Amino acid sequence: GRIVLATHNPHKVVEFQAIVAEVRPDLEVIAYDGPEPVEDGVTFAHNALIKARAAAAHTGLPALADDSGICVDVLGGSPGVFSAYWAGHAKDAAANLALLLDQLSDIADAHRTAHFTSAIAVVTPAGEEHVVEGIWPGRLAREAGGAGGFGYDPAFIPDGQDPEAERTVGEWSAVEKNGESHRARAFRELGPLLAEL
Ligand code: ITT
Repeated sequence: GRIVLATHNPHKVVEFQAIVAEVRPDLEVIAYDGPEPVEDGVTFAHNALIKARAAAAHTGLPALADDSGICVDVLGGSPGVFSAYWAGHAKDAAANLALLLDQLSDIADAHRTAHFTSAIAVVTPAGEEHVVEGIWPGRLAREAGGAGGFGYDPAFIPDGQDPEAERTVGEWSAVEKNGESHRARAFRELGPLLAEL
């Protein structure tokens, strides 16, 4: 079978192709290149549904979308759904990251807690809709480190690492990230639906 991935972010395409291949090697993941809908939802779940519905309607294929972002506790959950545009209107990952670290410059390590969230929506051609979420807890580093991943990865230190050898996701391999990320966690939440895609 085939499923269309409703994203224009090439990093998400690569990550989903790896995550999907783990459980459904027979499923072909095609990147959606049709018109982008306006993402005006106030939640990750709503935005994921908006994107999946648009791709399903445009292609006639089952569609999968991810809406994601980083939520910083001391900022009341921001950037949240505004993660892609935190520093302005252009999707400028370096500027977004620099602004966020600047906003946290006076915040001590113990209060730099944050999590990534991924909401995944699946919409079938028959109009069935499913939404799941995954969360990846951690904290923000003082400075960016590593060139792996994308977005806020160079500054995100996931929980659960050896305290003597903590690394940002920018320093993790793709295989490591795809085993533990918010995106992988949300995908696993699809549960029995994974067999039907
Ligand atoms: P699509 O809407 O086309 O899927 P997008 O990048 O605009 O692409 P979002 O609206 O979901 O996607 O914004 C997600 C932003 O959150 C993304 O641009 C990053 O800044 C951040 N983000 C999400 N997942 C991330 C991850 O795994 N690592 C680092 N940053 C991430």
